[in-house]
Amino acid sequence: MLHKKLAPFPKDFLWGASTSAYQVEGAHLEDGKGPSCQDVKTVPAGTSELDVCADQYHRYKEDIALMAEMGFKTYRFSVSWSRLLPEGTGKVNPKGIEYYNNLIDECLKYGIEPLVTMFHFDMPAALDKRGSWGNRESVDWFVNFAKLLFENFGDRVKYWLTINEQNILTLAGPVIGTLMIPEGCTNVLKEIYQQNHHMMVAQAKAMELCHQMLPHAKIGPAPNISLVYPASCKPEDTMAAQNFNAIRNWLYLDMAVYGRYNNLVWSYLKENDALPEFMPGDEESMKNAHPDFIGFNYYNTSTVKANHEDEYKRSSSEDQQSAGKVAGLYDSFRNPNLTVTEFGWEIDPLGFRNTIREIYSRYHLPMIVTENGLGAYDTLTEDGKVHDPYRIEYLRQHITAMRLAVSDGCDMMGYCPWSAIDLISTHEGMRKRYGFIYVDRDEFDLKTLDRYRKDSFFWYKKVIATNGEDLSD
Ligand code: BGP
Repeated sequence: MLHKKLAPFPKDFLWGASTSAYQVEGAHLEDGKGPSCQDVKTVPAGTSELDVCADQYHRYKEDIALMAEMGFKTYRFSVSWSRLLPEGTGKVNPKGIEYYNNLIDECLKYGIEPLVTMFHFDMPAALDKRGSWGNRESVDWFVNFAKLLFENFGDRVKYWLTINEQNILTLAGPVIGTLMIPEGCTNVLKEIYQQNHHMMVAQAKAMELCHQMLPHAKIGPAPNISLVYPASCKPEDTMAAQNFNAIRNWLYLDMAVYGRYNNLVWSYLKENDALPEFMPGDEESMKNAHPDFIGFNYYNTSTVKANHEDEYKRSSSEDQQSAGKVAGLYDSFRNPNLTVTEFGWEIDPLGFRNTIREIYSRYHLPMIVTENGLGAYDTLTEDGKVHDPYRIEYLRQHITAMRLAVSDGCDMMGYCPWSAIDLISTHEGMRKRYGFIYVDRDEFDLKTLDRYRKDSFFWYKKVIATNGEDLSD
């Protein structure tokens, strides 16, 4: 669709960027914090532990000041569950409350709206031992944690996100070190979707609780949504794309917004004896929950072709963005029209616009991009500069696509690329950097941990200052 005149970004558009607690904070066992599943996992060979990360726990003032210098309107960060509740339930850690109070106040000091993710891949290790999301009690654990957050921070936090990338947790849990499959489990698919069901119910209850306790706050989900293309115009490839779209994307948003299971996913689970068990009240909770907006992460699209095998068989994906395959449903297909990043992720800005259009036409809710960005190797020069034109180009193309989607009539309320500052990747270490702010450390050498402004820092500052009008170098 061509637009002779582009619509502007809304005047109160929330420009900012994102991080997550276990990837940025460090201080992983300090001041009473309990370990999370990320602290006890075995990290992939050759990558850093998650003990120090970018050390934001000790340097948040400096980091927020830099974000303010860029002109951030919002900062999306997550709260570490086990920093607040070292055992996941029970005794509260006052130092944890104090830390997030300080972080929130520091943001507000500069007029930066905190956008708080309640859960970002870091189940308290104590709850992992009790079965994690596989335990039905996880719903109550999460609601209890949500209540603690709303009670302590709800007077100042207006925007909440429930669970980061629940779809990736479900589809690629082992890649990010989160999936717990009990020993001897004979129906893994059923177990995975039972865990997913618990998260759906937990999310629904947390949204309802938020609306009861904080009538002026807004809350939404934060899955990773990206449109799935058919590999060709063969009708069976379109059906494969519908299958994967349902499994990867729509299941999560249909549930969050309409409180019902997607029919294609339901049929697939039924066929595999993997339907989740409902407890009394689950259906009602899911129907009663209504998000105020949709947060979503977008990195790239997927492409699939038909798979004609006559038995469903899952193969795991090697990273969180690739489709993998389910025999009988779809096969992943490398899209020849797209280039890839240094880390092999496809780059598809037009797919970003397509994805935004599709989400809006299905759900008609305001949207905020909670992640989008380029993981790359960056180099700090002798004179303290980081020249990252590749990141600027990636972001420019995606912001352009988002502006076109706004001109298409989609209701966008904000944009938070990943990441505000360099941090540790989910499974590819410190060397895979995303930030506007460079952190002086290597994979294993902590060096000074000093902060440096990358070229993209100055560029993004100008983008924000002009409300997305000036994207030039
Ligand atoms: C998303 C996660 C983030 C983040 C990002 C980049 O899946 O929500 O936590 O890390 O992807 O991924 P990676 O770190 O693997 O490059």
